[in-house]
Amino acid sequence: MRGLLSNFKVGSVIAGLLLIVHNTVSSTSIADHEKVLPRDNSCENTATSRSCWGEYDIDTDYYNIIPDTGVTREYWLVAQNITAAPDGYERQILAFNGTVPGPTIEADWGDNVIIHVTNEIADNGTAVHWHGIRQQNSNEYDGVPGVTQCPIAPGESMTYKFRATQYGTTWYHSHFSIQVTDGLAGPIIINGPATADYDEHLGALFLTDWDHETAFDLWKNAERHGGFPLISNGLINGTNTYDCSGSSDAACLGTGKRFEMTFVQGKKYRIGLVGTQADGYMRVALDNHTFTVIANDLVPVVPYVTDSILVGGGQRYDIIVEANQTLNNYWLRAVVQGCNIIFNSNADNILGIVRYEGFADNTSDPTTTIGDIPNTCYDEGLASLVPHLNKTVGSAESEEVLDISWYYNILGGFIYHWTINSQNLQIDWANPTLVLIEEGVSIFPTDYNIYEITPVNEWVYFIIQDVSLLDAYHPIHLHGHDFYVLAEGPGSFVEGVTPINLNNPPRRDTAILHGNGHLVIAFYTDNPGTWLMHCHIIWHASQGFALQFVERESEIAIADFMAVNDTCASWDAYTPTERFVQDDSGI
Ligand SMILES: *[C@@H]1O[C@H](CO)[C@@H](O)[C@H](O)[C@H]1NC(C)=O
Ligand SMILES: *[C@@H]1O[C@H](CO)[C@@H](O)[C@H](O)[C@H]1NC(C)=O
Ligand SMILES: *[C@@H]1O[C@H](CO)[C@@H](O)[C@H](O)[C@H]1NC(C)=O
Ligand SMILES: *[C@@H]1O[C@H](CO)[C@@H](O)[C@H](O)[C@H]1NC(C)=O
Ligand SMILES: *[C@@H]1O[C@H](CO)[C@@H](O)[C@H](O)[C@H]1NC(C)=O
Ligand SMILES: *[C@@H]1O[C@H](CO)[C@@H](O)[C@H](O)[C@H]1NC(C)=O
Ligand SMILES: *[C@@H]1O[C@H](CO)[C@@H](O)[C@H](O)[C@H]1NC(C)=O
Ligand SMILES: *[C@@H]1O[C@H](CO)[C@@H](O)[C@H](O)[C@H]1NC(C)=O
Ligand SMILES: *[C@@H]1O[C@H](CO)[C@@H](O)[C@H](O)[C@H]1NC(C)=O
Ligand SMILES: [Cu+2]
Repeated sequence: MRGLLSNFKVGSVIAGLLLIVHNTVSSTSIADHEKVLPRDNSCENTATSRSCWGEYDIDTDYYNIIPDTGVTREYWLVAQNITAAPDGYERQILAFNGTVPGPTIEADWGDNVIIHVTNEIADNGTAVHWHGIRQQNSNEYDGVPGVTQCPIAPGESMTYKFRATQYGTTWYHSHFSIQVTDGLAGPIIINGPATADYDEHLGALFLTDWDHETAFDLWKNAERHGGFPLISNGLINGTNTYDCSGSSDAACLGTGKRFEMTFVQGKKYRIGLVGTQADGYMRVALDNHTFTVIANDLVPVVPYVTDSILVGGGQRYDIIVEANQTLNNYWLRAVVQGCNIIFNSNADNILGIVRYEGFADNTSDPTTTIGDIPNTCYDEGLASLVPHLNKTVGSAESEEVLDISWYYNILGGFIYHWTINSQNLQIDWANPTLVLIEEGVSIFPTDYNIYEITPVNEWVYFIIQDVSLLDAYHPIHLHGHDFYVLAEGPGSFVEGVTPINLNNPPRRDTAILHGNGHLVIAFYTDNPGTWLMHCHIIWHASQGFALQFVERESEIAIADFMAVNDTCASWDAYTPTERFVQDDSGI
């Protein structure tokens, strides 16, 4: 095994981890993609050679070449319904193994990962999505209820299996309704080479907006009807303070703590920022320090330096922070941006603390301030996000405009819906698309919002055009692929007039659609399956802002149909007695 684990400060990562070397569950499903690089010298990944990775390195085309480690990492996760006070306000939350964020899933690039998920939540199903993992030929483990599986019924378990074909920082989260917003999420770290050197990898850093009501209450009372409740707070890696002085609310305990990190002067730290927000866009900055960005989502980029970085829900950035300031305490900020009609009553007080080792006062709050940083929801500049691995986008086999809009279902109880391609998505958990495909169903229900892609190993372009007139920003997330961002900006995309970039454009799985604007993406049709594309604002997804790309339907093969079928059988057995019914899109 590689030496990287020893650089990892996270003791708990090892807990619950079983390492099976040369297990039989090897890489057979993607064997055709595997080639061994002809290299006579092997280069070790160290603090001063992060581009190295044994026989492989940062130049390896990870879309075609995956290290055959022969290692399988096995984890057990338990989804629970518990009482907790992440910011010192006690409420019902949902959590994996009792913590927010949940346990870290760690693997090396090329490893097989097996995760057993048990649903101990009393009154909800669940399903876990491994965000950003391409699931090449393992569509059935993508974890979307009603799309790739039935929900896991209370008391039941499901085992997910996938190969870590990419590397970097990502996360797993429930894709069942709005559960993720109540805490059901955790980090995934896949060790691999990097585009810049660092001394220590501090792990993932979750950026979360956090209310004192449960997401399900917010949904039923406001969001379902298109309301915009004032959100109470936000969390940095699962923690923050909340001012309970003068509050007579017994749940307001005042026990919240700031997130803290200690830096040793002179060292370079890698951190994986993960946008886990329900809807708030957060701009992250560390007073007096800059960030060197080395990856967006699971794609290494040519390093660039910035004072702050805007993280939308579902986006990830791996950054390096150089501890080159004077010994002191510094504020780490996650500032909720003033766009979309998103209100957070603690928007400027979502803070963490970085303390330099050796600074005498290591208990006080920092006194540092920050100069002007932008307050916008614009995605990071396309010109900044240059993938290290240069890929050119081929000409379009097909090109389609997907309009974004909304409507109210007034007679149906004044329910708010978003639409994409003129249709809102609403799936039936008991009849996942993948099962319909397996059963040979040729016509899908209209509200499954299916877009069929038939070209094989071709480029398809999609012009996502906001015609809602609402000036709201939407982080658009695609499952099963990295997409290429050919253009984005305000206003309408005009064919032949609006410039598009095919020469190594930004490549990632979540990009922000500009308010009243356009986002033009392309991807290569190399992964048969049914892949969701949706807004990662959790409320919008529940309001139907999603479609399914059914890619190369005739070639979709479910290697392990029994796992899918068993999960459906136990879901069917559970539903006659279920306490709550589906009241959203389902995803
Ligand atoms: C999660 O909790 C289960 C049940 O307590 C335990 O068996 C498992 O090891 C835990 N997983 C991790 C990754 O800590
Ligand atoms: C969580 O527990 C509370 C209290 O026991 C219950 O009211 C609620 O329905 C539970 N939530 C889920 C999702 O099971
Ligand atoms: C999930 O549980 C919550 C209670 O915590 C409830 O409000 C909601 O309706 C449940 N949803 C489903 C579909 O079970
Ligand atoms: C955030 O929390 C996770 C565990 O939940 C931990 O592994 C990680 O190191 C923390 N991040 C930082 C930057 O300390
Ligand atoms: C941080 O930067 C500001 C503005 O450049 C400067 O005035 C201040 O002294 C710096 N603080 C520390 C602790 O270095
Ligand atoms: C600190 O490091 C950053 C990034 O490496 C660099 O841009 C900046 O100039 C350095 N500042 C000082 C005071 O050395
Ligand atoms: C704070 O400083 C004291 C004295 O220098 C030291 O004993 C203690 O370990 C430090 N605490 C932290 C969290 O660094
Ligand atoms: C990427 O590669 C192409 C083809 O080799 C080359 O023309 C182009 O300049 C490269 N682009 C970048 C941004 O390096
Ligand atoms: C799937 O499960 C159903 C019962 O729920 C059973 O009738 C059917 O034969 C199963 N199909 C397969 C392929 O196992
Ligand atoms: Cu949205």
